[in-house]
Amino acid sequence: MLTKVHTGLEPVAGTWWHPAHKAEKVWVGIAFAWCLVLFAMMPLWHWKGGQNPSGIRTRVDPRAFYARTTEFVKQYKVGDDKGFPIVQPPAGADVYLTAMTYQWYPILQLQRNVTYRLHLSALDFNHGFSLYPLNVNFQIIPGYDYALEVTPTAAGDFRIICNEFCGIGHHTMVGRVIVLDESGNKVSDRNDVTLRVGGTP
Ligand SMILES: [Cu+2]
Repeated sequence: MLTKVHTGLEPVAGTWWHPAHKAEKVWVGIAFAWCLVLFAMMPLWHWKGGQNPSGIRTRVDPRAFYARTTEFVKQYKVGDDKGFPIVQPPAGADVYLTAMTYQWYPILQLQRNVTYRLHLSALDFNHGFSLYPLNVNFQIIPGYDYALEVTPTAAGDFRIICNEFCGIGHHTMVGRVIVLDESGNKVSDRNDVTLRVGGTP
């Protein structure tokens, strides 16, 4: 039978209200210090790790962005693949890539160890820029021009895969980036597959 009702004002039998043991305080201190280390890692990774690139995001009308893309295609088109333009911009150029259901427009042909300013935007819905087989992922949002300073460090034929579900044909949304070597030849670097993304364009 219950003889005593605890109101919460009186401590129940136990030891929890005794002052924390010294070892416990040390562990709380260690955990807190580790929290601070992890907190500092976030900005540190941004500057040192090159993991979160500091791109410039500006607002842009999707149609205006598409107009810039078509202008860019007209200016630097060097060929086509099944009617799809292959565009080779010069070093340091502004490169435009538009994501739309269900394609990446146009095909980019870049050069190894050359720096470009890559502008990414979407015409209709949110899309995801994922450069296969590299670990590069960006959200592509209509109405925003995301500019990144990009230096391909490996030559080869890469695929852009949409990693944001955008509709029934999402799985068919595959783009292409060709990276030529310094002398403009098609080669494939199998060992050094990286893409340096970072810095402020
Ligand atoms: Cu998609």
